[in-house]
Amino acid sequence: MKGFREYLKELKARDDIIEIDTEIDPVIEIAKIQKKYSNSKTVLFNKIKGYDIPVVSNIFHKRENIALAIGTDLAGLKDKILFSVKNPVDTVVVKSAPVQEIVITKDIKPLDVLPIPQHYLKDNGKYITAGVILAADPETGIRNISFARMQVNNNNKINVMINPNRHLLRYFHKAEELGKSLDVAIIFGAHPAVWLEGAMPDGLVNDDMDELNIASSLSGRPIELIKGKTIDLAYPANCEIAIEGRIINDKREYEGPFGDYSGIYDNPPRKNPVIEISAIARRKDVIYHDLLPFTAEHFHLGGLPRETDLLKRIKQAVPGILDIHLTLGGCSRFHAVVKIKKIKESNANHTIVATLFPTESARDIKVVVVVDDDIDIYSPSDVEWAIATRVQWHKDIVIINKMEGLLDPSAIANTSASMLERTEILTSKIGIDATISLEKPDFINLYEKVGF
Ligand SMILES: Cc1cc2nc3c(=O)[nH]c(=O)nc-3n(C[C@H](O)[C@H](O)[C@H](O)COP(=O)(O)O)c2cc1C
Ligand SMILES: [Mn+2]
Repeated sequence: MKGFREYLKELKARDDIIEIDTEIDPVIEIAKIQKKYSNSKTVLFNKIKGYDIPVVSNIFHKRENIALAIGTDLAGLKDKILFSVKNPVDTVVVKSAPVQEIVITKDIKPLDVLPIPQHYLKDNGKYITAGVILAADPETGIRNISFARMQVNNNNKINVMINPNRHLLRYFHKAEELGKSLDVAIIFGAHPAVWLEGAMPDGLVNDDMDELNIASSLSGRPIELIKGKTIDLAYPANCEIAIEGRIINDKREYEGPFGDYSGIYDNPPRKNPVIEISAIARRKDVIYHDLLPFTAEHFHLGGLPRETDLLKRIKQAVPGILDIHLTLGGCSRFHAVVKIKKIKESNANHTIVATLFPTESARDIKVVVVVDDDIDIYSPSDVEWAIATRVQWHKDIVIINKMEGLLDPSAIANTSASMLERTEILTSKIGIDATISLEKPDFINLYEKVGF
């Protein structure tokens, strides 16, 4: 599959797209419809109030759609991601590009040209949520792709929220140390493999790995790039929109509140970097791409790469690990279920410790449930059944206090004011061993499941 357009065509052929032809307000009203179809359909809004540009959303509302994007099936997702990380493919630079059919460099007013929505009531205005940021390491030139929410004002400045442990922030700090700004391109509607790559956390992909080359590998062919008009960076030639600009040296502005992945407002506003736009490049018949936070699409994008990273790590620590799932009810961040073929009684607690080992992928995990290999970890009721029939609470749990947490109101409420002042949020975590005990083999037949 060549790119975003071909991908949408394929979704249409699979009857996965619902088209909305009535006029929809990009402020809140659009989000209500995104939410309505968040577990069932890709939504194409053909008429957005005040704009003549359609908006597409929910493309990754189910994992089958991610599999389609990277040429595999549900069972092959994690292996395909790991393969692409290990086998990057070089990109190629081309001379002309659909994305540069229209290039605006003067009098830049992004809200006049792009139908950027405001999603939730108390969000601080209109936000870019599905644009990914491309940047290059100022010293090595290695390229990074990452998601970050961006608050757009109707001028050439965008406030971007970048967490402390992000590669993008490291690149920006390197540039600042050299006394420079960092060139970036905010990319919309590139090949969906580029989009998925943008969600890959530190640990799965390290900052010495070129992420455009990993995206090429994921997409199955070299991604074609076009040189920026105003920046020293080349971006996907076939994407829908590229906002060219730079993260400004020595500048920070307040950003937020914003309703994020855990379904609460990230508040109060904090000082964050600022992007200065130098050009908006776009196709003539452009489609704007948007993501509603706190939906299945947000969870799958955040969760699948984290699961892949965790699986790789815990397999190294414990034999018999089969799979891991970050459940949708836990926003694909907070609740992990690990399936093991238990060989030794210690395997379960070792799995809990390995899963909670502090990395970017594990940071938000508050609950780890370890289950046997007969349990379907993608079925919430099957996991609950394992807990109901295999756990004795006085001996099958471990609790670890004072771990790092984020975007969880109960953790924030649990943290003292003086710690919060130091920007440290403290949370407690639990591991549940929901496997059948090997300690009493005489009782093993008690666990026999009914059958026909
Ligand atoms: C939809 C979505 C939105 C995200 N928003 C942010 C954000 O606003 N700020 C942030 O630091 N990370 C955000 N993330 C997480 C990072 O983009 C992601 O972990 C990425 O791998 C970080 O890349 P980097 O370490 O290469 O910079 C988001 C992820 C997704 C999938
Ligand atoms: Mn990265």
